[in-house]
Amino acid sequence: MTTVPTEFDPEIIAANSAPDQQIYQAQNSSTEPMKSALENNPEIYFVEPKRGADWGNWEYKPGSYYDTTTGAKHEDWCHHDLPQETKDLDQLRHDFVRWGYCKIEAALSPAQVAVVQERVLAQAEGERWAKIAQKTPSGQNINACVNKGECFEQLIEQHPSIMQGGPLVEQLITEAIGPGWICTSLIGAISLKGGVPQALHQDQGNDLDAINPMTINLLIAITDLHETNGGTLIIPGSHTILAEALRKSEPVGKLPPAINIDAKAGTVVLTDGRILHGTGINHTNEPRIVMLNGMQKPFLRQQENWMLSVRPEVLERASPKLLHRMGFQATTGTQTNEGHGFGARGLIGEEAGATVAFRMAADAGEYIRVGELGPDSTEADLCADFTLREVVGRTRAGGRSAPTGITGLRGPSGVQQDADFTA
Ligand SMILES: O=C(O)CCC(=O)C(=O)O
Ligand SMILES: [Fe+2]
Repeated sequence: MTTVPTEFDPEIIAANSAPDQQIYQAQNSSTEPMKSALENNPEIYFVEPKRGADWGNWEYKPGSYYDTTTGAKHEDWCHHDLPQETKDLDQLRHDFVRWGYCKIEAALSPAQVAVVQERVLAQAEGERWAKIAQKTPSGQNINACVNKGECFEQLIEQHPSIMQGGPLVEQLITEAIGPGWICTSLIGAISLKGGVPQALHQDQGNDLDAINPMTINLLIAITDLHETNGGTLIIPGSHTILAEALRKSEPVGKLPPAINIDAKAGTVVLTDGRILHGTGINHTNEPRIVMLNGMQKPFLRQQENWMLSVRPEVLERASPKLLHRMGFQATTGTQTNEGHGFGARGLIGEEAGATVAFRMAADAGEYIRVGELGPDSTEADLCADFTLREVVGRTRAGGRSAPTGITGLRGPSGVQQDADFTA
């Protein structure tokens, strides 16, 4: 009888793997740059989301990161040459590199804005009627927009039929993250009165010390953005401040204050994935709409497309560990399925991020995806047996609600979104 060498015994391996014995331990366990950014800037903190009857009932702390205004009105920023809306390519290049964002003026014409705005608002209402609205601490998100209207299909292509400035936008993205880039998601982010400000976060979750961004995000203004309706909070220049601190292995020190991005509807704000930002506070009664349209370098993917290629019988018998290893456990920034997985941590067997049920439903020919909905949808359309409803229902029945907010951990995205639906 052969015996397994003792070196392979898990207990002996553990006994020989104290933190100081491990390779790259400092790098793999680091929660920088957010750890020191939060420690040294206490005005940046996580505002607890409020739900139900408590909606809107949160403590506004003067002097906090969200207690701010636009760059032009901010005493610390008004004398700096912060990005202005422009169509000038060289100016946009300069703004993006210097400040970590640039504002492409009138990238959508007023008529194009109207098409997207109407669709987002109708969809939001339809999803509320269908009781599958995806609430966020700031308002409501429309996930997997590609399934919810042709204008969104075109938006993902920066097609001139919906984005007149598409060719210029594509040029800038290609310069920022190199050719071959792919889209990571298209989400409609609606900020509503009463919502809390989103925690400042970096959308990029990897290689944060790199000279150049690995991901970018297009924030497409579908309503005007300003300091009173939740214009995105942003710390100009923070993309390089944080990256340089990491490169020098130094803590992030005192950061400049955040401002609210102001932009006319139709502006595309191109943001470096490393910049600190988050949804602002909407003090108005009108919904504030920003389409979040992220792009990433194409190599940040699995080699084999297990989502499609694994045989159903292999999936049936797959252990939680195998499912996780193949990518069937979503996190906020990775592999969410119609929005399911926001707030999940990517743990083995974690219900809040488990996506295999969608694939199994598809194999059975029973996957009902949420499509175009609106106030004019039929009762049958609103009450359809959406697979999403069933999967989220099961997660909630398990009593596990997804965590939200900043942890100081390197997460792929800071989107805070409840895993459950409005009742
Ligand atoms: O809603 C916004 O203004 C920004 C949202 C955002 O940054 C995010 O969800 O990652
Ligand atoms: Fe973000």
